[in-house]
Amino acid sequence: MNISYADKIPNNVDLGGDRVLQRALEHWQPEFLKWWADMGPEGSHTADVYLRTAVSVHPSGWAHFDYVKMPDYRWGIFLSPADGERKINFGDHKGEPAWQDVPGEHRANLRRIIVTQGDTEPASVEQQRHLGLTCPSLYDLRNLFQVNVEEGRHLWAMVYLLQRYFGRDGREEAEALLQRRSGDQDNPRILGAFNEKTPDWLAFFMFTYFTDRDGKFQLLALAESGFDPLARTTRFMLMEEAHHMYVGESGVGRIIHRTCEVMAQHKTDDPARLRALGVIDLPTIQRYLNFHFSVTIDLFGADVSSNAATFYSSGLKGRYGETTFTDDHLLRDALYPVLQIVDGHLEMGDAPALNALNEKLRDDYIKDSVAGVGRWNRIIRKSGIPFELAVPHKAFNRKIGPLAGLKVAPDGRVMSDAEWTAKQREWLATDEDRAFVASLMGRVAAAGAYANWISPPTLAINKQPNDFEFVRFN
Ligand code: BYC
Repeated sequence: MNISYADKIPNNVDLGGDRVLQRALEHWQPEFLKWWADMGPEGSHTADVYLRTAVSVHPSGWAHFDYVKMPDYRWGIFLSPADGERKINFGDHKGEPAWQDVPGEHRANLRRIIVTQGDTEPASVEQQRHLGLTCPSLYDLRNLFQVNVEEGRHLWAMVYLLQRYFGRDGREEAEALLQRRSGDQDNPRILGAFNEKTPDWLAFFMFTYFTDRDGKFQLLALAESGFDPLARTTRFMLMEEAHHMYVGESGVGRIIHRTCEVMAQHKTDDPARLRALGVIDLPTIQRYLNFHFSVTIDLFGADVSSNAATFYSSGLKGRYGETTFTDDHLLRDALYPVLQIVDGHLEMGDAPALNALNEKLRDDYIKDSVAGVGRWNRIIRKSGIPFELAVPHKAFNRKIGPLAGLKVAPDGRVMSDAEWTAKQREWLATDEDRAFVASLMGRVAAAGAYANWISPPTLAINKQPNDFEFVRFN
């Protein structure tokens, strides 16, 4: 198999001069393309899509727009530029030069972190693979495909690290990343949220708002890593992640906007009437929000975790904003507040800060998530409608960590199993909710047309008008 490295795989890792990496990629790339053909966006392979491709790390090169057939997308390998002076900023190796190679004693943990990160990327493509068939517009279809190819590129980024730095083990892990399947009974994806379904566009927008934001926070923590290639790779990935969260925030915002428009026009807040009018009622949006928020905060792991402490002390994974803190960056004697279950109630207590790093990152994430929900509420307020969306309590619907055993209402009240069973239909999207949302999902694929349940965007892509032909079918 001949690969023209500079053309086919834009990169700044001297791929053309690295025979070992070339051989590994020559084996892996056809497997990846086969996976894309089988598990990538359904029915998309011959369409020309107006996509952004990163062709270099320079400001003029990381967002190059053109029509591309997705199987021909140039999955590049980019690391943010090196800073030759970079030091490790935290943990037991603080002050030492950042590692350019994998330290033997941290090899297994680093590989595990990179594999876990890498696994989420193809997982999300698998979760979203049927959505193109029910797109609400060409604009949205193009955004879905953009997100999908960039998740594919993020998989390449992690595969590059595995193949370049982890020898045979890394090559085997790279293959396994193409073998696990989202939701599969026997060989599922690693983390819970990536085995859930993303069956409709409200779920897709909630996923890109909430779950891609986990990506942002995990990548920011990995961007602090003492292993410099990982830090530089994740920095470049973050530039693409921002657009994914924008797709989510603006997508949910446009659904809310359209619902509020119909509520005001028909002077009603009755969910049944609104559903009959073909828009998604606000309580259903809240129930979707509760689901996506709670499965996503599980992605931060257990509240108190010895893995997290090890990752930090050994310099592999820092805190979000590590260099902005004025503490000792060792955290050996520090404490951090975590929720504890005392006599069946939730109370704040202190845990060693080193072990509570998952919880700290989760708290940072929650603050950031709440801000966008506030922006959705502004849309509702502007329409004069007395309704507020809110994220549920941190202990609501948890499946990971000590809170998993507890039944907790969105307002934080601990309740009995019987009360939870009676009430959960009010809090989490029901089968009926999902069936209703599914009933709205028709395919709108004429330039400038939008489904009835979502407003057009205020800003399209790359300053193109809303009726631009973002996808051309052949
Ligand atoms: N589901 O000690 P703990 C993204 C496991 S998203 C299932 O707390 P740790 C993206 C855990 O593996 C960002 N299992 O774990 C977004 C451990 O298993 P073992 C992804 C879970 O290691 C959208 C056990 O429970 N990146 O990029 O401290 C689209 C004990 O837990 C879950 C990363 O996650 C779960 N939710 O923390 C596309 C960064 N949570 O050892 C892409 C890399 C925990 O008992 N990963 N477990 O078998 C990490 O840093 C850590 O692995 C975690 C877990 C923070 C995820």
